[in-house]
This record gives sequence, structure tokens and C-alpha cells, in this order.
Amino acid sequence: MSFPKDFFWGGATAANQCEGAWNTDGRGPAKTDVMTGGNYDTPRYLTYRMPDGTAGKCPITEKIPEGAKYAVLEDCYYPNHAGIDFYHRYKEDIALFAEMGFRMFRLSISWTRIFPKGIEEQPNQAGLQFYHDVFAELKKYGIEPLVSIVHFDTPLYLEEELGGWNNREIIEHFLKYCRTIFREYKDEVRYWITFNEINHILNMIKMFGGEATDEAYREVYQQLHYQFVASAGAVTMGHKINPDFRFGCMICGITNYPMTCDPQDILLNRQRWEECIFYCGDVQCKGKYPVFAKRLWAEHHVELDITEEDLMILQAGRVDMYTFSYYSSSLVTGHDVEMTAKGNFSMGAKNPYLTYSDWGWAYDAVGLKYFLEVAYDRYECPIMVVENGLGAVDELTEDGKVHDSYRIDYLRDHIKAMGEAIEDGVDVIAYTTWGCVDLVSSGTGEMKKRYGFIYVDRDDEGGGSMARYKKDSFYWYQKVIRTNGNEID
Ligand code: BGP
Repeated sequence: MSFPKDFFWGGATAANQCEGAWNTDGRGPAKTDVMTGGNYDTPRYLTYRMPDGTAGKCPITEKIPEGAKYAVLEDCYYPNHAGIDFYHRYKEDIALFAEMGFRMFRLSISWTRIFPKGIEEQPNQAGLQFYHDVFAELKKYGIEPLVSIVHFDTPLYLEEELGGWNNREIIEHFLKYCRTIFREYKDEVRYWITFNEINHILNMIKMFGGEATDEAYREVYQQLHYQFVASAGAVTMGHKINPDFRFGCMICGITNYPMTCDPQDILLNRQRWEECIFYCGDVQCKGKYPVFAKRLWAEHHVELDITEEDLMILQAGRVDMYTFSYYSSSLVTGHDVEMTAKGNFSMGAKNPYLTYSDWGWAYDAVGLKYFLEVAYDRYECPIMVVENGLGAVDELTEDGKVHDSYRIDYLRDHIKAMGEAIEDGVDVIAYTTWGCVDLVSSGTGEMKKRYGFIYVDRDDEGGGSMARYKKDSFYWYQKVIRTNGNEID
């Protein structure tokens, strides 16, 4: 394998899933703070109160009832509130990342640590200081930060009072937040991601929307448009503040295959790529809506609030890198089949050529190579694989070990596939595995679904010491990085 000399090996996290300290030092609540824990069979719920004080909850894929206000309820468990306490343990965790040899660490800034409601004029100094401390710690070990600006944690106040991304006004609040962090960290951070998995709402409407209404589609496309404008505005602003800044989009990368050779399936598959993968990537990388956008909007009778000025902003604020997550692949068909496979915001029929994780996600390393080649062919810019990994149940032995050979196998296969794509000419510059230290699952809220090289003693009921243990994969990844991907067996 020949990985580039300065390849960024590392790991990735998100504030809401690891920091904890949800109401410490002036931090305000985000939607992830009103989400309960779930599991494979039970969804996570959003909790709320009606105007008469009655408490209620609804699955996170649905909306809370009209008039209800999000609320933290006493008899519910909220795993993100404590996360894995990265807020207080970041020094210990970063030292462990350094021991593995990390060259890059992807983290997100919690918007509500900086602007607790999102609307304040002045930022929260304690929040700003926390990230200065984290960046200083990374610098000590020569680890480059890669910072996501929003990772599923828009301030709850903006969601509730403004209607979140349904309202154009939110763009201003977002840009104020960006201006603040760009100026504050301009000498500490070079690599940025604007919105994590910006396309996930398109995948979600496909996955849970059933026969979603035209109005539901309009909402999704409008929210995305405001996010595109916000993202492009941030890119232009960031480049002015520091011309060395490099921005990436962040696409939830699912490799879709047609399930049969029925030409209708081939066409459907192509359209799935357009709708769920290329739609967002094209706007962010090429600075304009793709031709097929008109067809998609027409299919759902969608009319959007898009101004001439917006189109200029999109064109000016193109990202510098194509950045994506990859876990699994999915089958697309118009035929009647049993939809039993799950995935990262995807669902479909099982692929008989693949095996599946305990959470039903397809194990498909070839799919990563395929995705990389398609993306590079289309965008011809540097690529970062910023999430990849296997969510699995780990067992901590009495002598404090975790023998996670299944995780090593998964990562090895995916690194090999990425190496092959690089040999084919794809300009991959970074690989940050997801949840390099165990953290709260985004989809299910579980701790039991672990991705890390570092085991965290924490369970799904909030028990455990939070102590860290090195898994077998820790030593394996250390060797991979030390040999720059040459020794992966
Ligand atoms: C991506 C998210 C992450 C992460 C990951 C794994 O969609 O960007 O936040 O959690 O998927 O998903 P899960 O935690 O549901 O296993």
C-alpha cells in the first residue's frame, strides 16, 4: 500500500455524542439534549410538554405536536447529557490518540457552548476557552484538528422559536457563530466542515417518509437550500479571515447498487445517487444546482424560496474538499422485496453477497472504493473519509482488555479498499475513523454500539466509571499509522 507521505490518519467524534457537560459553563440546550436513549428495536424519543403541562414523547423521526415545547423530563434518560465526559477528560483522550500516532482529530464545536440560544450578540467566553484548551492540547502532540461547525446540534432555542432551518433568518445567526469561531481560532484550526452529513434529511425522508407528502419534501429541500447558502457564506467568509482555511462539505456516503438488472432498477439507482448523494455534493462543490434538481422539485411539486443573490453566494462559496462518511452500501429496486437491511440513514433489501453487522448495516469495503472513485471522478478535488467504522458490542475482560478482532477486520478491509482507490489515482488526504473513543450512538443513543479503539466504561443506563481501556484495535491502528498503512495485517 502506498499512502501519501503526509496522509492524515486519525479519528472522529462529535460534541453532542462525547462532550457531556450539557449544561455546564453556560452551555445552552440542543435538540440532542431532549433525545432519550433507544436501541435496535426501540427508537430514540424527543420529549416535550404541552401547554397544560402534560408530558409526552415522540420518535425522533417525527415532529412534536403543535404547541408543545421540548422539555427534559425527570423520568427519562438522556445519554448525551453526560456523553463520555470528554469535556473533563479531553486531556486523557487526546494523550491516547497521540499514543496511537494520530495526525488528525475530527471534533465538532458545540454551537450552544458559544451561543447558548443562538441569538446572543456576545459569545460565551467559557465555551470559547474550552476549545482553545482542546486545540492547545492537540497542538502539543502535533495533531491537526478538523472541526465540524454543526453536527446535528442546532440550538434548541433557534429550533423552537425560529423554526430552525425552515426559516431564512437562521442563516444570520449561523454566520455570526462562524465569524466568531473563525476569528477566534484562525491560528489554531485550518480544516473545517460546515454541516455534518448535510444530505441525511434526504436519506431520512426516503427511509422513514413512506409516501411522504409534497409539503414534507418542500420542507426538506427548503431547509437544505438555507443550509447551502449558510455553508457557502461561511466558506467565503472563512477564506477572507484566513486564506489558508480549507473547507469540506460532509456527505453521508452510501454506495447504492441496483438490486436487479431490470433497466428500471438501473435507472432508479442512478436517480437515488442523484437525489441522495449528488444533490448536496454538487451544490457545495460545484456552486450550483445540478440539472436534475428541477426534475426532483417537479416530482414533488416543490417551489422554493431561492433568490438571485443566493445563487451568487452558492457560486462564490464552493468548498475546497469533498468530505464524506462511509459505513455501508444499500440496494435499490422498484420490485417488491422484503426490506430488512438497515444502514446509516438507509434501508433496503439484503445483499446476498454481503454480511451484516448486529445493527443490520452492510459490511462492504468494495463499496468504499466504489464511492471514492465516483466522487473523485465527479469533483476532482482532495477527498477526506471522515467517518468509517463498525458499531459492535465489545466485552471488557476481567484484566481490562477488549479483543475486538471483528473491528480490526472491518477497518483493515476498508483501509485496503481506500489504498486501492489511491493507487487508482484518487486524491484521498485523510482518514478519520468514527468514534475513535467509544461514544453515544447518534441513531440509537446506545453506548453498547461501540466504534472505538478506546473502551469507555459506561452503560446504557448511565452506570459505569467512565474509565478508558485500550482495545486490541488500539495497538493495531498504532501500527497502521506508524507504518503509514504498510502493515495492516
Ligand atoms: C453518522 C453520524 C455520526 C455517527 C455515525 C454512526 O451518521 O455523523 O454522528 O453517530 O453516523 O451512527 P450511529 O451512531 O447511529 O451508529
